[in-house]
Amino acid sequence: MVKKTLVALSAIALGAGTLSACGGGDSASGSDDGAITMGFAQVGAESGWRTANSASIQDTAEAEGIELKFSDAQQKQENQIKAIRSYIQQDVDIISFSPVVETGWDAVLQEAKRAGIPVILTDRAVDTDDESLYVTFLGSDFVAEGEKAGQWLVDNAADSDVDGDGDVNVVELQGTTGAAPAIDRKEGFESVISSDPSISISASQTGDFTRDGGKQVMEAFLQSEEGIDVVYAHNDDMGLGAIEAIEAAGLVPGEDIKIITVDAVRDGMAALAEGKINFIVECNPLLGPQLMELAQQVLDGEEVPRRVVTEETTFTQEQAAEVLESREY
Ligand code: GYE
Repeated sequence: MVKKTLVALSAIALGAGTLSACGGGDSASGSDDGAITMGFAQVGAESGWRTANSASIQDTAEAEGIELKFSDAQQKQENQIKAIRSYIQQDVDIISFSPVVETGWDAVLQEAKRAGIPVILTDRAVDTDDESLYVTFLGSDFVAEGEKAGQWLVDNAADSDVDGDGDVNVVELQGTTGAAPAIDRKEGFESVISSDPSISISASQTGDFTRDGGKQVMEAFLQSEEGIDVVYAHNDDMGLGAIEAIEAAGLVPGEDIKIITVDAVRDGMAALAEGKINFIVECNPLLGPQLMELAQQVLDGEEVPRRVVTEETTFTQEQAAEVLESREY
C-alpha cells in the first residue's frame, strides 16, 4: 500500500466528494508492506475531551506508522456516514469511529462488512441487534460514570441542600440527545439518587456537550427554576458554560449552586481546584494507544475481547489541586 501522509478531512471536503477517487485497489486484509491504513470518523470538536481524544488518535497513529484518514463530522451523523462510506470506497484496512448517536448505523456497517473491512467502535456504543457489524468496542463505562456522580451527591446531600429547604433540587445538562454518554450518564445518576428521596431532578435539557450549549441552557434554568441547589452536567464543558451563566446571575458557582461534571479535562480540573466545581468523574480520552493496538491485533487475525473498558477515577477539589500540574489533557 502506498504510504500517504496523515490527512485531516473536513466534513465539507467529504461533501465535495474529494475522497472517491483515492481507492488503493488492494485487499482490506492488512497490507503487504506492514503499513495499516485506518479510516477514523470522529464526532466533531465539541469539547476539550474530544480535542484530547483526536490528538491521542492522530499522535499514536503517527508514532506507530499507521496511515490515518481522519474526518471531523461536526456532530452530524450524516457526515459520519459519508466519511465511513468514503473509507469503504478507498478500501482502507480498518475503520474506526465514535458514533455521535447510538441508532441508525446498521446500513453503513453492513456495507463495511460486505467489503470485508473490520470496524472498531471507539468511545461510544451503537444500538444494533447485529453483533457481527463490529469487532470490538473500546471506551468508558458511562453508566458507571453517572453512578459515581450520583453517589457523590447522595454522600454529600446535606451539604448540597444549599437553600436549606430539605430538598436537593438538581438541574441536569444532558449531552447530545441520543448519544451513548448522554443516555448512560443520565441512567446511572438517576439510579443512584433514587435511593435518597430528598434528591430530585427538577429540569433536564441537552446542551449538546458544548460550553455554549451549557451556558444557554443554564441561563434558561436560572430564569425558570426556583431554588436550584445542584447542576449535574454530563461533561466539563457544559459545566464551565453553566459557571458563566451562574456568575452572570450574581451567584457563586460551587457555593450557591454545587456543580458535578464528567470528563476531568484540564479546564474542568482547574475550575474544580478553584472551588467553582465540586466533583468531577473522570472519563479518559487518551484512547489512541489501545485503539491502534486493537487494530493491529484484529488485522493480524488475533482474537480480541468484544468490549474493552477504560479505567477511570474521580476527583474532589483537594485531589484536583494536587494533580492539576501533571494533568496530561
Ligand atoms: O464526555 C464529552 C464529549 O463521548 C465520552 O463526548 C465522550 C463525550 C465526552 O463531547 O465531553
